[in-house]
Amino acid sequence: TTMEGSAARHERPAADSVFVRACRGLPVPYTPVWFMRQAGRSLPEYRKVRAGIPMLEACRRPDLVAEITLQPVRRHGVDAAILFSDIVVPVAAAGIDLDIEPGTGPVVAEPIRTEADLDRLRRLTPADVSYVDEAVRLLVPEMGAIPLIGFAGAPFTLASYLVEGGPSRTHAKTKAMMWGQPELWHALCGRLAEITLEFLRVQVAAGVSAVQLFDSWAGTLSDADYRRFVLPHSAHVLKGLRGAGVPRIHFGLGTAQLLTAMGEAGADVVGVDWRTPLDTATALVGPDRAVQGNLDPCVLFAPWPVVEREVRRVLAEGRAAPGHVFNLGHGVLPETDPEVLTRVVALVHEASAR
Ligand code: 1CP
Repeated sequence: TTMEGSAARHERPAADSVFVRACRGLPVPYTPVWFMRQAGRSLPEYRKVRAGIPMLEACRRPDLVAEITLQPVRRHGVDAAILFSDIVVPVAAAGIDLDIEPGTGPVVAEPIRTEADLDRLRRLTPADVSYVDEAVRLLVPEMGAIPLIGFAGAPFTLASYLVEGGPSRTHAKTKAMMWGQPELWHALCGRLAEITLEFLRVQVAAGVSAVQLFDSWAGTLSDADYRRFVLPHSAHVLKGLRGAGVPRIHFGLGTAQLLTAMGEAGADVVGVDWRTPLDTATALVGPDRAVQGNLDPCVLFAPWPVVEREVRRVLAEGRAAPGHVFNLGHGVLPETDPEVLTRVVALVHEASAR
């Protein structure tokens, strides 16, 4: 895998970027920073190009995907950009009838509840997501030394949307299937893991410099249930990309009790939300893994001196890890003043310069 890894690294113009180096725990001149959901509703230029275009349609238009992905790079000077897409894009491409409704999120026409329902979830082929391949190939040369991050939803988080039929606060139906029909649960997650792995392989082949696996809702599980019902499927995805030559980031929300297990699943970088200080997180994920995070997105609504104090605290706590990628603990909220984000980028660079 070393040969494979170094060959792949050569093809990627951003392979020696500050962001990729931090993911690998290598020395960096300053701490790199990007924001989850940085391309989106906080930006007037985003609202303008999205006007009248439904979310899923926007995700399927490579020219729009490229423009929206680049907007926060131009505006904020971030050290990486995440591809504009959504975690439900590959499951829609694999045959599930769903839509992303404004103000709600993903809504599935017929939720998956039985063995027979599983047949509607096909295998994903690269041809099903050719527009994603095309968007990445447009973006990579344009971005040059700025890394593009590919992403996918992890099996548990995707399963939650498919089983519930939409966003859920408790994930009650999902957990009912997990505990009550474990064979069906593992069959569903096995299929989702294959779809996710194929979707990430398409993005890696097209040239992304890193990948992030979003298991946003895994934090609702205990460590024991996570290890039994979820970890094997996420590990299949992450380990399937070992030797692909790109760092793998693994993120979830409210995962203090899962951080050790999430690291064991095979990530190079563990994403942490604001509830767990990064030095505590490092003690849990181990000294051989980088961390990403973890400013509370709501801090951006506080007076600037508070923002500054919190950014400096996160940077200080991040020094415990072999590598730190500065980010929020979750996505940018739509009401965020984009000028505060630009100031945070400058502050992170200045305050971390070595
Ligand atoms: O019409 C719109 O503009 C809809 C808003 C929107 C946007 C801008 C959705 C619906 N998705 C996205 C883009 C998106 N989604 C990106 C790329 C943009 C960027 O990050 O810069 C990414 C990485 C995602 C990933 C995503 N979608 C996650 C994982 C990250 C997270 O927030 O935890 C999840 C859980 C989703 C589902 C989803 N899609 C959209 C919404 C509103 C939701 C959440 C719904 C819920 O609460 O369950």
